[in-house]
Amino acid sequence: MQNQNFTSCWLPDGRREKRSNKLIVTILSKAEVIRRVCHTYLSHLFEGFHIGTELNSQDEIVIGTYEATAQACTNDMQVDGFELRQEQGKTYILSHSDQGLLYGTFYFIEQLQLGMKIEDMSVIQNPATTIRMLNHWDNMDGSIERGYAGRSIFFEDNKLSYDKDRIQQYADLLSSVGINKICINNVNVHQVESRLIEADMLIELQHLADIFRGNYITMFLSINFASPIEIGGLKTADPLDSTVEEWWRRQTKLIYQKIPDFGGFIVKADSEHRPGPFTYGRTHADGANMLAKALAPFNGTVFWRCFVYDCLQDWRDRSTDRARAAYDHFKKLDGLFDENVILQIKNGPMDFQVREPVSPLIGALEKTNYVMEFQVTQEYTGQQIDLCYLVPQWKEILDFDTHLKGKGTTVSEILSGNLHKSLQTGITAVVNVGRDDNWTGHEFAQANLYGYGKLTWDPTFKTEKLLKDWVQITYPFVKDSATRLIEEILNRSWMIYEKYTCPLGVGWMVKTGHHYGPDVNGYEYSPWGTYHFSDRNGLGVDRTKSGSNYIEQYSANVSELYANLNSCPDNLLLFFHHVPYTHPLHSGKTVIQHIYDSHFEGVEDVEHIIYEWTREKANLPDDLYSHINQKLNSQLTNATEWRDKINTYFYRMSGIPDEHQRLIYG
Ligand code: GCV
Repeated sequence: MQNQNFTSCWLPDGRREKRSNKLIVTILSKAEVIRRVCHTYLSHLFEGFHIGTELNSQDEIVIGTYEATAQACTNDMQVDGFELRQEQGKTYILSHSDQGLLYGTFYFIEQLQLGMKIEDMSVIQNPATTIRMLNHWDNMDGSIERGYAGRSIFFEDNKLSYDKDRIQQYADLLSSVGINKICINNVNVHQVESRLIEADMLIELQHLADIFRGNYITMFLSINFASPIEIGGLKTADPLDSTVEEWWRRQTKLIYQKIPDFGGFIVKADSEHRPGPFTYGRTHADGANMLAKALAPFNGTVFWRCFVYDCLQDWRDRSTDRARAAYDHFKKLDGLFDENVILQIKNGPMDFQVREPVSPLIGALEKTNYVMEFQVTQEYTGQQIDLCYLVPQWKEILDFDTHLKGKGTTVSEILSGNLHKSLQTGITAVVNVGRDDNWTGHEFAQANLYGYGKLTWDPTFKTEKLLKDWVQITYPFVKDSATRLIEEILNRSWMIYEKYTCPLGVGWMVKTGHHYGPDVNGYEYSPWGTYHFSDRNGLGVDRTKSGSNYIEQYSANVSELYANLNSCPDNLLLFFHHVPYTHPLHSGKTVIQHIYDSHFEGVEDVEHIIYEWTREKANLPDDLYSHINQKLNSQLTNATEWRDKINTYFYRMSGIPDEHQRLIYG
């Protein structure tokens, strides 16, 4: 295992200045984690630091439940919510539960890091969602599917292999932003990972679950739907076969004997060559419910992914549209899933592209629990080489008005469970960490994980505030002008990445399989259902009534918004329409001129960032300066490649010259 310090992570590190005063904290809770967190992180912040266990007149900070502190309860506090209260010269961190106290303690530490005065801290916070989850795509051989920060922190050589301290730091990192559930292995479960639910593996998993439990994080496993065949020796995995049902019941019982608070299973079924109920002519409700029944006696949950589409499509077949798939498969099953099944829906209808519309399935299910799935790891968004701060993208998605129950039915409102009160809703995401010292490969990619956690806790957080906070917490030793530069470049990074990659929401012009760097026709004649349909006259996918009619899956207002060329936003134009290159955008440019201009601008923006970064060299620590400088230069190479390939391709295709005569590779 590599160096495990928190250098430049958002929790305290050696480079932070201590406050000169002394702090006395009284902890009226038996939870070991609160004491440990105070010790580990508060002692970094004060010259003198003392923990007591009984109230006395010198206390400054008192941490305890309302009951233990004999403080009056505030109305409407959720069990994992917390309050910071000023009372008779003391600051109380209060909650109904130890879990809430943990979040409150981390909040307190964060406010100190942000320079707040203790006596000014007064707040009540409840999480917006009960499911605040992360999915690892870690394989047992130690690799990570779509991982860009080194090897797995959990596995190596087809075994569990982890450093306890580092996992504890990770658990703290997650608790500091309110994450409460984690799945540790890839949704693509190979034969070796199928074995994770066997007795010998469970003994080892117990210890990992113990660490997460200490931080109130529930552990889940991805399972292979065909496990009864792969490891059980059965001839079938048919969900309605009684021997299969019995096999899962037995296996599940075994898991709970070892890990009594095990969360449950994540399932990728009938998706990208993974086995599933379709093989047996059964529905996804049949498949999910069979597992749900095995988990129900132990209060376990099945997260069942809706990423189900035909990945063996014939590109000549214009009647099939991959964007329709999740809705078409799952809307008709609404109401047929057991209570402990939670569907997992990717944020867009395709696959974590730089820009996609919101999945129409969000809010459309009225009698089924579900979560939205984001991708923190930067698969299609720069692979932690190119800078891409994703919080603005997620904010746009969370703020999107689906109009499903009239104006104001935003995605965040839906995910908070306010639309259908009886449903369990929340947010999950594919995480971006690995064994790299800085956790995320590109140091600034930590801001994505921080921002993700904060948004799951409170989707109303403002992007700028989240960014400002992260930069201040992470780089307290960096001078003001450099701090502002970091904020600025992160804030603009998604837009910049979008400018030099796929134009106007069309997506997918990436190298196949790898997904980094341009390949305009990489997926065009492939079976994956991801086409741009460029010809000599124009490009884009017609998803209106005259095409696949994907737009019918939205509410009338949203469908009308996208169907109408006058109202369809420029940045999604080619996702919804096939238009001529000469089509005028709302911006006043033609489509083709926009393609040329945005690609030139994207590269210029990266060059400008490098120029600004170099100017701040004197105000930055050497290691940080060089790390980012090296990443930015790789980004410039990538952006230039994108610019030249995309622009040349569309110039050759359309024959329309650039108004500014910049195309030299025609
Ligand atoms: C884990 C995309 C990725 C795959 C990933 C899949 C999924 O297709 O490229 O690597 O597989 O999404 O979300 O299941």
